[in-house]
Amino acid sequence: MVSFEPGEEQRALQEMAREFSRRELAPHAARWDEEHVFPVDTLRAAAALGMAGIYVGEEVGGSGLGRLDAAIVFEELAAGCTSTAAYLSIHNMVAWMVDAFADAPLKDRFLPSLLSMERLASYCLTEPGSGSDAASLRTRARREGESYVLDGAKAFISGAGVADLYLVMCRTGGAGPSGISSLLVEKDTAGLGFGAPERKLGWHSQPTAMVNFDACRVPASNRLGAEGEGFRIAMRGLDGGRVNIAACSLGAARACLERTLAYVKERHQFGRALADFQNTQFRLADMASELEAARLMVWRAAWKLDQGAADASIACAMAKRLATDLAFGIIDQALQLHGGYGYIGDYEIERFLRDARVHRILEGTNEIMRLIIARRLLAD
Ligand code: FAD
Ligand code: 2MC
Repeated sequence: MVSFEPGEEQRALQEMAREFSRRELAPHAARWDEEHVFPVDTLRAAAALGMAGIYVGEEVGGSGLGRLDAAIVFEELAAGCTSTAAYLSIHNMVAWMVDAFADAPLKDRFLPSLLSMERLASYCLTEPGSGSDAASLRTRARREGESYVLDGAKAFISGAGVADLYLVMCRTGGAGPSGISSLLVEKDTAGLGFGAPERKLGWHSQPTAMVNFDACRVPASNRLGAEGEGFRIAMRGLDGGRVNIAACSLGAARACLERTLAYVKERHQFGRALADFQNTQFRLADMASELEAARLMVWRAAWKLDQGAADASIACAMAKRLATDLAFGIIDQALQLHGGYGYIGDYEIERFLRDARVHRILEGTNEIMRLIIARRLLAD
């Protein structure tokens, strides 16, 4: 049997996240965007409600929920502040990777502070010379006794400079994916440095910067999994990350649709409410239908991850591609229906548009999602 409705517990979770979003995110999102505030205290308040390790096991202090639960939470949070919700989704991805792939001592060292967000996390895969072709990364980790010595640079790292723990994909072996390992690097490690904050179109409530490694010595015990497993670990994390970022797009699109429904009833032109024009009605109908279609895809991918389905990665790529593209289109339609006011900051649609635009690029561009899907289609 397939249920298309959240269960009772999921509804309670949704209500909790919606309330948090309404009270703690939405009222501040415009200022955080304008003043480039990274709201660390608010993130810690979210963590106190279990939203920093949503699908981390209960036995290690996580919330012990599933990916579908996470998708429900991120949609709600993103309807308040898409950029802040998106950073939290990255932090959740790293917390899960530590839970899933670290050994017991490493989990004991880092998980409690990740789950309270006393420590914030960053995920470091992209480099200046390797974005979509992630397996060609060149950051080198040379083994010296009980340490690795890291040299190289990571580009576009969310949270960089503020985050306390960096999950770094680096080369410990030969070329290609099998030469990659993943290491946890603490912020105060000698040889770790950061570039200036990037100036961006959106995502202003979180910093993005280069992370540089200059003879940065890290204990070998900070490795997740075995040497050479880093690329697979990175991809496993991203499967869930892609669902989360797609859910953030749903939240942004829903917030814009809701604002538009109210606006077209209030705004009059030619002696009629905008809502009375059939063009408006048809657009609204398409926006609502596309939002539902996108949500179904996101929930299905999340469910497949929870089930450990063999085709879960493909479902995640499909959901990420479809939901982030459709959501951006919905937000653009919302902006159009607001006329000139949609372009003005006070109405907030333009912020959602700027924040959601990058979801079509990061955590794997939508072209790379198509590549993942097409490879599977052609291999079958
Ligand atoms: P490129 O790989 O150079 O791609 C350029 C264009 O070519 C794209 O349109 C791409 O789709 C297309 N293209 C490339 N290869 C192919 C192909 N085989 N077939 C068809 N088209 C192709 N990375 C992290 O590791 N951690 C982070 O926290 C993080 N945060 C980010 C935050 C922001 C705000 C941004 C902008 C980026 C962030 N990224 C992060 C990096 C992001 O994941 C990359 O930008 C993305 O994966 C694309 O890589 P690239 O920018 O090098 O583009
Ligand atoms: N789960 C588990 N294993 C996976 C996997 C997945 N989802 N995807 C790939 N692998 C394994 C794969 O099975 C293979 O293993 P083996 O060699 O044992 O057969 C290995 O990884 C290499 O995979 P490919 O042969 O597919 O590698 P290739 O280099 O051809 O392509 C590609 C991989 C393009 C899918 C990958 O490089 C990719 O996802 N690129 C996009 C990069 C990206 O998403 N960056 C996001 C950065 S994070 C971010 O933006 C944030 C905001 C946090």
